[in-house]
Amino acid sequence: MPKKPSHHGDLEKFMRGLKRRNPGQPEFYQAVHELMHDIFPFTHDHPSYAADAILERLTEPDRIIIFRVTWEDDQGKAHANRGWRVQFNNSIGPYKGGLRFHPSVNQSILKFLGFEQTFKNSLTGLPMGGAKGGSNFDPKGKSDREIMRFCQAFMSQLAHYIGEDTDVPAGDIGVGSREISYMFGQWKRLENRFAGVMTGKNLAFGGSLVRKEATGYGAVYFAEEMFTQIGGDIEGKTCVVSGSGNVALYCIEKLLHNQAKVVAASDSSGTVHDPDGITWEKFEFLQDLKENRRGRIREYAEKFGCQFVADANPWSIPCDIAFPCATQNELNGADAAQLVKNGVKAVVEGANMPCDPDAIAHFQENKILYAPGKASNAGGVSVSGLEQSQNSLRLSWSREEVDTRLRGIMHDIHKKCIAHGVEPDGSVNYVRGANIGGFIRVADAMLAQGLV
Ligand code: NDP
Ligand code: 2IT
Repeated sequence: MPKKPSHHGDLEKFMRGLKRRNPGQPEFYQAVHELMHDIFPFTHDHPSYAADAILERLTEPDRIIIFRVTWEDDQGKAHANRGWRVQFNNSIGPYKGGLRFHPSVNQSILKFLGFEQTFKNSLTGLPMGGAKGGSNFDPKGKSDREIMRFCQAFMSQLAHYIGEDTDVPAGDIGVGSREISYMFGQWKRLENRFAGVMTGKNLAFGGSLVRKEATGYGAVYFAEEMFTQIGGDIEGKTCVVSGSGNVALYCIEKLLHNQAKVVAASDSSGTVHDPDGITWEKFEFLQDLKENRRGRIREYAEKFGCQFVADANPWSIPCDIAFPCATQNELNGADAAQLVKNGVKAVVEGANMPCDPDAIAHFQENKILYAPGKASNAGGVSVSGLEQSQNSLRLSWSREEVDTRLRGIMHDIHKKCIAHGVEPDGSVNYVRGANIGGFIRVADAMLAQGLV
């Protein structure tokens, strides 16, 4: 019998050190463990990748900037929020990643997101390092002017640390085109320059076509690749999508393009179940409800006479494909068991780390096609990278040009997952494929650049 490799013990020791150095950061531990679970055996077989403390350096952000954001509400009352930018790793390009405004934001969440972003951005093949930032500010119920004043106050602090060749923020939960525009306006006022310092901009001042749609579209392109790999397709498949924000909406739209049937969507107040499926008319209502009117999803159920279940997620609804597109750890082991029991064939993450470790294990044990976010939601940051290219060239590509490039990038990410994730029985472990595929390029760059 060959001796059992010792990397399990090594990994546990590594995790103990990580936890000691970073007390109270469970989301960060979770993201690191998920990656290192594959990287430890890989470095065991390729010891050069364990040189120069690469794994320790990869789990230590380059820097974290923390600042106070003071702003005034419509009643003239002052508020103090906290802002962060986690500049995780710039080995392969300027820092790149979104900003999240949500009351749950803390350092653990932003470190997990910045860490994941580093490997996701590597998988895209574009020159982008990893970062994330945001605030514990809650945009819900705020007036447009309050949002503007908050964004201006936030950028007054952040502007010192970003730049088109340094760090290029974008959107995430609670940060869309409106917020990016207010922040960009403030950056321009402070700097007296016009440059591509943020992505996800309005089309009127340097935004890219298809950026708004890119994460959701990309997730569906990735799902198509997974089904093509096993000789199937997504046409006619029953899908459930969680969330109804930027990622969820354009995931739903692309599923409609593909003649799939979407029977559920949600927000933090609950889930709508529409067994007849979302039609184009219903999609337009939902898009307007969420993008313009900023309303609650219950209105969809009231308008179209279907079921709304308060405080529920959509995972008990039978489907062929599940697209978690809301937030981290929104799908646990019990949810996964229910999905598998109901015959789910694939789970494709639009959100970052939406499936918890029990859920992932359950999908893998049951040989469900499972795509981790760092591969399947990379479409958004990919088109952000294309927006940076267009800004540098001072021109704008057509919708077709950007969409074709996005498809190409998702195809290439899928290929990398196959290259590093194929199992002896021919099935694909997309988690391992994405982890190793993302790791190699960052590690190669770090090894080449010396001890910095
Ligand atoms: P949005 O703010 O546009 O939408 C978020 C959606 O998820 C809303 O429906 C929101 O409901 C719901 N949601 C958020 N937090 C929670 C929560 N704690 N519990 C239940 N529901 C929640 O964000 P995005 O669509 O941009 O982001 C969604 C996910 O996709 C995130 O994980 C993000 O990191 C990831 N992502 C985003 C990219 C992008 O380009 N925007 C790119 C790649 C990944 P409610 O409105 O009620 O709060
Ligand atoms: O998680 C993500 O990839 C994003 N929120 C998008 C980041 C970006 O820079 O477009």
